[in-house]
Amino acid sequence: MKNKFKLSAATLATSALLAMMGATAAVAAEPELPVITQELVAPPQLPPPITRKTAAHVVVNLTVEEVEREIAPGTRYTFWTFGGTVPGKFIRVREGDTVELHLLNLPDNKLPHNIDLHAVTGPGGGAAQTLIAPGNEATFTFKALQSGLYVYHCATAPVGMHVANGMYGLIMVEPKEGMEKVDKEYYVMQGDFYTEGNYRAPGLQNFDMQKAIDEKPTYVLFNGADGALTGANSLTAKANEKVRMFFGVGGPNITSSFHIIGTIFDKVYFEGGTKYQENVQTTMVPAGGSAIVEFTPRVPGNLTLVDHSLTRAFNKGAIGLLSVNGPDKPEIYSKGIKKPLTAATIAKVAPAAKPAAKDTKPAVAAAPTVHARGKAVFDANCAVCHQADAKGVAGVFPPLAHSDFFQQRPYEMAHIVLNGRSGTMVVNGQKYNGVMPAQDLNDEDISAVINYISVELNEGQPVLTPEQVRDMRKKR
Ligand code: HEC
Ligand SMILES: [Cu+2]
Repeated sequence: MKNKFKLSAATLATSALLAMMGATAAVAAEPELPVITQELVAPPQLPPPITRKTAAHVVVNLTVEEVEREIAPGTRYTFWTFGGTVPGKFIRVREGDTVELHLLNLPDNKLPHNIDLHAVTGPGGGAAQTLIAPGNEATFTFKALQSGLYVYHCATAPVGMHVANGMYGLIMVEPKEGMEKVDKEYYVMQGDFYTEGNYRAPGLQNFDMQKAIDEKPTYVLFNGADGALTGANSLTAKANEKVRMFFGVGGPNITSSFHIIGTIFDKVYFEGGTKYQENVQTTMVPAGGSAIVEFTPRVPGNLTLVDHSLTRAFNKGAIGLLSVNGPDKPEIYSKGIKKPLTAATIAKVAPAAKPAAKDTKPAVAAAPTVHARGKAVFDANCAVCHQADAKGVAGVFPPLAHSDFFQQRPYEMAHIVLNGRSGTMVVNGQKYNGVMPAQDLNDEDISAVINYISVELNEGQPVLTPEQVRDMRKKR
């Protein structure tokens, strides 16, 4: 990977000028260090690993921007940001570097802001030195003494509100010996958001201070938006690539039980420190804390990032996807088999003490008709999310009964069952932006369940045969 850090003549000149003016005494103190301007990229990307072997004077230009944008599809919110993004732009320096941080508070902003970096050794982490009103620039220089992954955040009163509006990011201070080589790196931060309206209530939403004080977030999000890491924004990797994720929690209040469904972390540099633990399922990340997780996807499909405090994931937005490409590896991860119980099996496994109770559902009996099979498949695989009555959960799981979305193209729904789906959709006028995992079902079961949904739940016709599902599978 090319090292994108550049020596900048202009920065050298500026630094020299500032030093002459006595504006930044620390700049003059170490004139021998090469000056490097920190490259700033939007998350989930971050600057490349550091390859230099000696200390540098790193200039970071962070711009505070107050921006209105979508927090969820159709829901807008005014974020306060470091560099226009939530989380703020990733800073990457080396242990022993001198960091010259310029904070620019744009003239169109409404409020004073500052920055407290947990990588700083000294009171306030730079908060006092950088507190400025709109239309000003503050410069603060510090030495990165200790390696680690650190949170930075705004520390202007009310601090909880500035952080709740998105004012946090990560700074990686790489150890002197550098970091182990990996194939892919990503930058993800979790934060809790408090809006006056409910989860996914449409329109421009105001901040709700009382909800923040009560620690009752409306949203718990990865990278500042519901859907920032799903659908077209999903992260990607190839099977057997080593993936490193720099993960942090901005808060202000909610910690994360960070977990990626479908993988085991090879290494977790817990709390963003020097030591790592191996073979970890879930790592606890405090508010204002971090972890570096490394893992190696082995089989194709979607891995799902969640806060394993699960209603935050499935009801407040803390969900992301990493889509993995590669050949199937049935010896590691098989397709599995699902089928309705036969009468013979039921007779074998049901205790004899319960002699054929009258209310035993005949739907799972032997030789099910296509209809009964479709219902059995539905009950076993779809009802958990779409609900037993197929009416869904408003805003979370769309209805399959009387679904205008389904009725428009019933045939194509087999694609959704085969491949899964994420991103936004509107069903019966209600917006959804969830993640439906691909269903491991055979061709007969998929055709049966789609025909069942079409005929029994949508007053339609049978729409496809198992052979057609097989063709769709081939084209996938
Ligand atoms: C883990 C939860 C989950 C399971 C299990 C699940 N779905 Fe879904 N399904 C969803 C979500 C969430 C969406 C909306 C996806 C989006 O926003 O892109 C969805 C969307 C759909 C849609 C399109 C929208 C609509 O309402 O018409 C169809 C059709 C569908 N699912 C069928 C099925 C079928 C059939 C099964 C069982 C074989 C199933 N789903 C199992 C969560 C689930
Ligand atoms: Cu602020």
